[in-house]
Amino acid sequence: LINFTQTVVENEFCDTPDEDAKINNKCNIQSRYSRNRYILYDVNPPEGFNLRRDVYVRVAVFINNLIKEEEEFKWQLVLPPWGNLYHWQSKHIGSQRQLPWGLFFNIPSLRKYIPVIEMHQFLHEFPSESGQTQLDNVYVLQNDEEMFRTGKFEDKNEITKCTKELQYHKVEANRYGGYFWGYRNVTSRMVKCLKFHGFISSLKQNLKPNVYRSIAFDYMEIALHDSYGSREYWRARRSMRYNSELYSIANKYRETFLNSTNDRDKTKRPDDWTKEKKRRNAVGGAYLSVHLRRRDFLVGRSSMVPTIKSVALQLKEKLNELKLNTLFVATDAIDEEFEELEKYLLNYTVLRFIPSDHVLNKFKDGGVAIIDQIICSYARYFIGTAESTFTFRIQEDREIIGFPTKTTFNYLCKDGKKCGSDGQWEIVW
Ligand code: GFB
Repeated sequence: LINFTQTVVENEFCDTPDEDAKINNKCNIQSRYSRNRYILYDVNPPEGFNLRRDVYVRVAVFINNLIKEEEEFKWQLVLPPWGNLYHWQSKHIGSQRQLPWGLFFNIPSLRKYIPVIEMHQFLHEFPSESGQTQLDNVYVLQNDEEMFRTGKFEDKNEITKCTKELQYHKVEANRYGGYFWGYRNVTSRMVKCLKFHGFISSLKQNLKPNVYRSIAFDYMEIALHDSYGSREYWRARRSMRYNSELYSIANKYRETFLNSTNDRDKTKRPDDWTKEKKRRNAVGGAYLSVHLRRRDFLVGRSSMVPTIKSVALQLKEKLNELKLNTLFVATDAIDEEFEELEKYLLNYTVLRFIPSDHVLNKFKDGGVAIIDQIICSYARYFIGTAESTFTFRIQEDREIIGFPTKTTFNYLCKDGKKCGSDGQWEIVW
């Protein structure tokens, strides 16, 4: 059992001028009797779905290590609900906010790596006062602008004056309101800004489990992977199996339109990711898949994004080389661009996944994106868009399934130019 006498002394809240908190000793009453410690996080609002998935891997590895190192506490990650993402623009499908992770991912599978709970479960489980759930502390991570100016980077982890236009505001003494994933009934006793540069593991010193029972980190994408591409990275990534219904929809599409099944294509995997083994002999369905990223990439990455005509030429060349006649296109392109691509490829079967109303209503834009990714990941050969995290996640899935690397790390190039690669992050088992 933990020595909670020390806890009282250390508790920062008991040093606050909040007399009420002192008298009732609310500040640490919860931490006295429970070993549960909850970690929450959020990401810079404009960041997309697939960078957020990468941030999860960073956090998962961090917590996995924490569990080994800080055994006296029961660490749990509260999964930040999905929502309000810039790219999720489908209309008339209901709210795309506060979506649980279970809609996209297989929760029991995630739990084979670290203990996770959904936000709604946390709100139910965590003691609240008059319907309000109060976190103990929020750290708002901030880049050190000086380092970016001078180019001299060194590890940093210090409480600082808040430089960001903070989305948090004081409601009363020891109570801050904020966005909190859109939950109005969540507040925090404290909000602190943290000038941070370094690996995510150095946030361990901020956890203070003898003081805080629930702690959130905002702008968590600022913290770097402890060991990007390591075996542990891949274990966390492998635990991110999708919701089984999404696999079923993708598999039905593969079988119906692409004549592709796992038995035939040598892509069968055990249901349990921990039983998965190293392999490089996956064959994949007899189709070429491409991730054709457009929309904001046409503006933000204009020097790299090829014209549709050039895309068609590159794909035609590869289809001929591989003696394939079928192309599966995952894209955020507008219909006119897709039709233009089809026109250039009249002698080939060009397909894309169009969700039924039921699928779109149920799984939203995020689920449809995952279905596209699954279909791409089972193709004989994949070509992606450079610098797109959407493409990177497909490449990772193909590495896990066990394809030869040369069928995976390929990119569309800017018109007529040779293009380099974004690196080849091969799986480590
Ligand atoms: O996932 P994401 O961050 O990838 O954002 P990038 C792209 C989003 O656009 C996806 C949709 O999450 C989807 O909602 N999308 C893109 C697609 N391609 C497809 C596709 O093939 N199929 C489907 N169904 N949906 C980042 C942006 O994008 O690029 C950042 O999030 C920034 O804001 C950066 O612009 C440059 O890494 O491609």
